[in-house]
Amino acid sequence: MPPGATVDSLRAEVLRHLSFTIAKDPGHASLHDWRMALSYAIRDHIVTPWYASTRRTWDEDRKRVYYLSMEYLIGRVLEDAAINLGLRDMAREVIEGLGVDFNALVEDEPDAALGNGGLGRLAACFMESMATLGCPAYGYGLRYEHGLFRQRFEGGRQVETPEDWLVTTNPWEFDRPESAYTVGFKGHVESRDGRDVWVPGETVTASAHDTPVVGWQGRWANTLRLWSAKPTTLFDLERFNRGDYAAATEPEQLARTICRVLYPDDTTYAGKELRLKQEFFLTSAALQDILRRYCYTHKDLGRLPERVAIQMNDTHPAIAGPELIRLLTDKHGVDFDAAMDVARKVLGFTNHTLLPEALERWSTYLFGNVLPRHMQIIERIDSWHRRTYPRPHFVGIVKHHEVRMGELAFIMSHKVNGVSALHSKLVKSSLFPELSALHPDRVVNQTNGVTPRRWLNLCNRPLAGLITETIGDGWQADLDRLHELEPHVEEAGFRDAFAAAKRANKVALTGWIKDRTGVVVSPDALFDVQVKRIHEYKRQLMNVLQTIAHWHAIRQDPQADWVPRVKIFGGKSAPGYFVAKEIIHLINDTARVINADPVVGDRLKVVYPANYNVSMAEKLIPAADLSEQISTAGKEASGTGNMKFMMNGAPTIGTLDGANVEIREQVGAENFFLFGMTTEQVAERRKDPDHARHAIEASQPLQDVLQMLAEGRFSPDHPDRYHGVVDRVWHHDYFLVASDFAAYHAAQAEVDAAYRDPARWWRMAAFNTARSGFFSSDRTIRGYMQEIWSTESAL
Ligand code: 26Q
Repeated sequence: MPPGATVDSLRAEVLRHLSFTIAKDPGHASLHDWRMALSYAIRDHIVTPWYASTRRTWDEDRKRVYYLSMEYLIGRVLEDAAINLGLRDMAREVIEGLGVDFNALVEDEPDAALGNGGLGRLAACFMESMATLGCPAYGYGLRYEHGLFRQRFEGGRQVETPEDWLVTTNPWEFDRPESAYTVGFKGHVESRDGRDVWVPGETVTASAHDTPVVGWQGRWANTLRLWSAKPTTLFDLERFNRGDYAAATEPEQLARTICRVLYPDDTTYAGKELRLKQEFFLTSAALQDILRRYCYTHKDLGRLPERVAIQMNDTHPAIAGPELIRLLTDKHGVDFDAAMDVARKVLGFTNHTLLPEALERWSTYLFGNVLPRHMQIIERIDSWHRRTYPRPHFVGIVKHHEVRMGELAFIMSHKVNGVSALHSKLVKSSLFPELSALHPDRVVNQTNGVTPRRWLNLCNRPLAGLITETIGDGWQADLDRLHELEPHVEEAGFRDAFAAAKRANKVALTGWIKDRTGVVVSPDALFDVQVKRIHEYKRQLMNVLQTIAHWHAIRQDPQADWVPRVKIFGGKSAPGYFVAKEIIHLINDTARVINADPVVGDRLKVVYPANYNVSMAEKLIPAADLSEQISTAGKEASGTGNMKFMMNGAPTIGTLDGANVEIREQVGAENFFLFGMTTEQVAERRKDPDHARHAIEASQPLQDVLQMLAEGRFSPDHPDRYHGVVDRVWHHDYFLVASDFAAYHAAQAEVDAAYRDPARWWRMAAFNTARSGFFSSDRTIRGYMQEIWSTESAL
């Protein structure tokens, strides 16, 4: 808590901001006005540690970490900032005392949804952990006018509408128009005095907006610097006077499009010019800013690696390699070999995917057109690398008229990391086998983590309270201390309290589900949750097929002793991903039929609230009994939702994929519902051209489900609606839904058996929380600091 902060002083600050910043009197203030007043009052308390941290970093000439990411999936800021400052309970008291509903005020804040899913949320967790650990750092990103689209369902189909988070004032950002850089595109390269110089054909100005990120207990704060694009020249008067009115506004149009919208696709890469411009815009502005800050106190750019570490969040900012070479050589006169040496010591690259369709490759034609100087530099890097490390079948950066961003990022970095143990092994052996052989120490692992401040302490107050009661305070910044819960797991009293905390969250969620979807669910049922982007490899289809099989089984024998279940789905599909959209439609159609079936009643309900986002995750995860992590082995790089469920005491039903492997190691095999093929078995299975048919023929429940789908049981108005789905399971089942179905169905029966025995269940649930310490992003960031960035905490 900030020194001297009291309920009275905070109330006075809120009222002062209401009068003098918002210019409203308490009698006429709206919920929005109160939210703004409280946000400014809380913000004032961040400024002091923020300023002190920045000052210290300069005074002590600390090495800084620069995190470059196209995505930051932050969610709401107010309550998170307040709880980290120790002001949340006081804020609630002040606000309620003023006659305003605190929960409604918190929910009035729009989510900052500047990301698609896991990669963007990881960047947000990392920013919070770097602040908590006192690691001097800047996050660089884009200030999208529209974040990830809003999702609605119309007749069960996904409909996208634009997201609008900046329509109301964002109280957390500070405009820094004095920090502005010119970013060029297109044009040509000229030779002047034997040196190549880029003459861009278009330019825009990058202008900074800073958001402070405050760590636990306000001991340190870092900056998230988001760039917006402004026209370099407001208006081309000469063209206008010639009557070329449209062309006269071209600079303005370009600037307006660059930061207009986040690309909503996270799995297939389309090769669009605007996306390349966005990536370069972020990267160039960030690097110019970094070099300017460095040169303010240092002369020798050769010593840049002593003071600067730059991390690339996937290949999206991989143009950082060539851009850094360009700035060092063309602008600062460093020679190429020296520039290569500096760049490779400074840069690190995190890979987040093995899916071939997600790997960025740009046609050399498009690339050379948008970034002609960078195309030259890339050719030079490529031949430098081929010369330095000669190999007959070497896979380089430029091949078949494409620039491969993965290879570029690999070659330009001193460390390349995967995001779970299994994934890192596969990055080495299957994604970059030749490069890894040439550079055997380059690929390392840094298993992902999540911040326990948001994902346990903030979103699950009942459980956080129980933990503090049991082991005392301080676990929030030292999550390994959760192991101290283990002896208590054997006490019936503790398990009852654990179950009571879960039940409180479930009761709250029940009301919310009723409001959002109209479906009435019982808090006595087992809440079975799968929330994540909709993708074939994540196999939501397998979940819905198993749901149908379960429904069918209940109908066969309604009086049997069924464990009541609520199947909860959440997630968005990329707008152009037809197969994923069909799965969404199927979940909704299935929910409609099952929820209206009087034979099953409370034994089974299916809910799919629209527009899953960070705020919805904060409600669903604390109320979950079971965590669905059922991707085809070898496809999910890590997963981070899996870690959030574990922390909140929900056992996993899952495959040996991504970080599930490490979750199972930590929690113990007896506290994890494992099923399905391993990565090796998946590869083996695919060799049988009839794998799906064989699996379907061996499983009566699966046959029945596919039969019902084919007959139109869930789409009576359009009986052939799911013929495509059925056909794909039979004939094009690349993700092996059919082959893993029976094992998944059996594992679900195991879950029921465990849930029927409360002592067994709550023991499992509590062990999940008690053994989740490893998955704190503090542990992850310490790993990056030691093994990649060579930085130390300033605290
Ligand atoms: C690329 C080019 C053009 C347009 C969009 C993209 C793009 C955008 C987002 C490509 C990929 C993404 C996001 C990927 C992602 O979220 N990956 C997830 O990263 C998590 C954090 O490491 C992992 O836990 C997940 O397993 C992984 O799927």
